[in-house]
Amino acid sequence: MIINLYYYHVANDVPEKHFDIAVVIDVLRATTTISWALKNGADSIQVFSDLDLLRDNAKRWDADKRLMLAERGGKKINGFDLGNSPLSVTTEKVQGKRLFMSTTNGTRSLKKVQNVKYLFAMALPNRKVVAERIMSLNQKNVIILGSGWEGSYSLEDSLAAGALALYMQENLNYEINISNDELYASIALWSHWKNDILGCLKTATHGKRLTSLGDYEDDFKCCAELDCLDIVPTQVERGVIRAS
Ligand code: 3SL
Repeated sequence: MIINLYYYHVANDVPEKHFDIAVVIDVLRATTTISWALKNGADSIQVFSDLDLLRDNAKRWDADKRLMLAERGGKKINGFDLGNSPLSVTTEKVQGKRLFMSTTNGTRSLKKVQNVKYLFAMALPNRKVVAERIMSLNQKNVIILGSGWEGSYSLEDSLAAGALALYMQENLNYEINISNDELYASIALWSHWKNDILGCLKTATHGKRLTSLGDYEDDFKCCAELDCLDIVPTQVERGVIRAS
């Protein structure tokens, strides 16, 4: 079987085409946070673009079993329990809870492809298990969607798209058809930076934005780890993600 693999940098670039599987990436930091929250025992994550809608939905949930996470421009929003750091979603905080989450770009990408049959969130720490899950599903058309920054390209999401595509090409028993130029460029990017992932994240515009906001060294290290998580964040109903 041949798998057609496409990459788009941001939600607005996604064409009107049928895809069987969508993989959303926001290396810095939404999909890294989602992956770690699920690893640390969160029950589920419900994603929102709109903050008022998030608050309304969260209020209907048992207060002991919910957390509200929101970030805009890299900063936590006042009145929310947490921002968007993978280090903040510890077992003590998230165990058994639903996380109501909105971020500048990552949750928007997840909303954009929420109608695709299989939807996964991927970051560098779970690249391998997501690749293996895709292969196990026997589907033909797979879109990888980056989150970018407010509609423009991001280096780190493209890096991870290339990491996923190359892993699938080199390790799995299917023919992978690289189906657009964006993905060829991402593979070249991964080949260039794969031995200095941390350096790539810090070079990226959003990496520089985070550095200008404070000490994010530990966040960078966490987001730059490769293939250390066995969690596949999977959409189970529209907008709701669970570990599988
Ligand atoms: O844009 C997003 O979705 C966020 O991941 C950005 S930040 O890393 O939390 O600043």
